[in-house]
Amino acid sequence: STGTGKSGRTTVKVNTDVVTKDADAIYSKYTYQNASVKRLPEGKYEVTPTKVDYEFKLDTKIPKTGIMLVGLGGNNGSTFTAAVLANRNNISFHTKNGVVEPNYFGSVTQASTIYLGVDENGKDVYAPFNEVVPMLHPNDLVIGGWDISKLHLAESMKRAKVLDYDLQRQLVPLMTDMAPLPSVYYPDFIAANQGERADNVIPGTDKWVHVEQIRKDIREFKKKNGLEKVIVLWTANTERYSELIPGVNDTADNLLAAVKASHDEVSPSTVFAIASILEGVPYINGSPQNTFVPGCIELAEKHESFIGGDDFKSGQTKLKSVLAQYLVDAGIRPVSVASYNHLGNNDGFNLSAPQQFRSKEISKASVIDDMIESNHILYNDKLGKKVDHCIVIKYVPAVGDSKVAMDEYYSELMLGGHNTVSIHNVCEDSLLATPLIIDLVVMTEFLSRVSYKEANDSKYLSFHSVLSFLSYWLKAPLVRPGFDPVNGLNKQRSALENLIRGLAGLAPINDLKFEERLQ
Ligand code: NAI
Ligand code: DG6
Repeated sequence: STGTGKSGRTTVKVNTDVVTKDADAIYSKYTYQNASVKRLPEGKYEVTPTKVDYEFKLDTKIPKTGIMLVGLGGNNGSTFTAAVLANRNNISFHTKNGVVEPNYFGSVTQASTIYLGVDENGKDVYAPFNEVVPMLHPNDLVIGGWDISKLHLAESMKRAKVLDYDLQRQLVPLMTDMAPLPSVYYPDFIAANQGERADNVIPGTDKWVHVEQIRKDIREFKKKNGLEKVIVLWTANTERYSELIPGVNDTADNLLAAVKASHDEVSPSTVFAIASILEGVPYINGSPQNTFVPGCIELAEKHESFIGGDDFKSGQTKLKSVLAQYLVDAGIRPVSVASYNHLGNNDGFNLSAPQQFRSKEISKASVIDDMIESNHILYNDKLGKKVDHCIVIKYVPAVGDSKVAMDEYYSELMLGGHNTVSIHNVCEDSLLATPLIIDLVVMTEFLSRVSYKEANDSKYLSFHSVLSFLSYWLKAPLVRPGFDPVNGLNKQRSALENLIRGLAGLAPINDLKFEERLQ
C-alpha cells in the first residue's frame, strides 16, 4: 500500500533554531509576511510590507480517530470503506491488466510530496506530504455512519458498481457486518426518486429529537470504539437549498429555535451539522447545498467547533480551477465556459431533479469567481466582468460511475483573436471522490491539532471555526463570514504546503531558484 500505513511517522528532521520540541508538541516561530495596500487615484497603489510574529504549536500525539459518514451506504461511502479496508489489510486483486496492489492514489496527503530544498548537487528534494510533520494515517481510521438505506456495506459496495469484482469478493467478509445507523430523512430535501431507498430512517418529525439522536450516535460510536476524536462528513445526497429566512436561520439562537419548532426549512444536513457542533466534533460538507446557513456558522463560532465545505472538487471542477487560473494569469480572457456532464450513478439520478441540480449548478459555477476578481485588466466595467458560464448535467444510467465531463473554454486573445480549449474528461466519480474524503479527514484532524499565539501572548488559540485550509478539496469553499474564497487550485495547494513547511521550521516556497540563477 502507499507509504508505511502508520500514523505519526515523520522522515524529515529540520536543523533550525525556530523549532523546539517536547514530548507532546512541536513549537515553531513563524513570521507571517504580507503587505497592506492602499488604492490611490489614477490606478496607483501604495504598498506597505507587514510582518507578524507567531508561535505555532502542533500536538504530536495522534488521537485514535473515527470518521462518521452521512451517506455511508452510497457510492462514496462504500468505496471509502472499501479503500481503507483494502489498504489496511493489504488486499491485492486481479484485473484484466494483471494484479493491482492497494494504494491511495488521488490523495494529496497519501500520494503526493512536498518540496524540501536542494541536495548537495543542487537537485530538488521532495518528501511524502504526510511525513514532514506527524499526521493521521487513514488505515487507522475507525469507520461508521448513517444512511437512509439499510443495506450493509458489502451489499452497498455491490450496488455501487465501482470496484473490480476480485476486490469486492475479498472485501465482502470484512464489510458484511458493517451497517449504517438509521438517519434523518425529510423527503422534501432530496429528489423524490430517492424515496424507495429510504428504509432506514429515524422515526418522527421532531427535529430537535433528531439532533439529540445524532448526538447520542456520535457519543456511542466514540465510546464503543474507544475514540479520542470523531469527524463527521456529509457524503449523502445533494439536497435542495434551504430558504434563508430572517428569524429562522440567520442567527445561532434563531436556528436552534427553528429546530426546536421543527421548521420546514431546517434540512437534514443542517441537523447533522448542529449535532456535530454541539458535540464539539468537526463537520465537513461534501455536497453543494447550503447546510451552513448563517445561523449554523455562528453556532460553530460560538462553540469553537470546526466546520468545512462545500462540495467535493473532484474532476471537472478541479480541472477548471487550474485552467481558469492558468488562462487569467496568462493574460488570456475567458469569455465563456460551457461545461457538460453525464453520469449514471445514484448521484446523477438525484441530480436529475431540478432543485437538486440547482444546488450543484451554483457550486460548480462559483469556481471561477476569484479568477475574474483577480484581474481588472481583463475584467472591468468597460470590457465586462462576466464570463458566460453554462453548466449542464444529464443522467445517463449506462455510464454508471464513469462520469463524462466535456468543457469548452472560449477566450479572447490579443487584437481580436480567439482561443478555444476543449476537454473530454472521464472522471471515475467515486474513485476520484474517495481520496478527497481521506484528505479532508486527515487534514481536518491535523488542523485541529494546530494552535498559535502572537509572540507576546500567553494563550494558544485554534484556527477559526471555518477551516478554509480545506478549500483545495472543495468546489465552493466555505470561508469565514466577510472574506472571499480562494478557488485557484495552485493557490490552495500552496497554502497547505507552506503551512506544513512553517510548522516544520521552513520558509514558504518561493520558487526563486537562486542556486541556479545567481552567479
Ligand atoms: P450516492 O447517491 O451513491 O450516495 C448518497 C447516499 O446518501 C445514499 O446511499 C443515500 O441513501 C444516502 N442518503 C441520502 N440522504 C441521506 C440522509 N439524510 N442521511 C443519510 N444518508 C442519506 O452518491 P455519491 O456518489 O456517494 O455522492 C455523495 C454526495 O457527494 C452527493 O451529494 C454528490 O453530489 C457529492 N459529490 C460527489 C462527488 C463524486 O465525485 N463522487 C464529487 C462532489 C460531490
Ligand atoms: C455531476 O456533476 C455529478 C456531481 O456530483 C459530480 O460528480 C461532482 O460534483 C464532481 O464534480 P466535479 O465538477 O468536481 O467533477
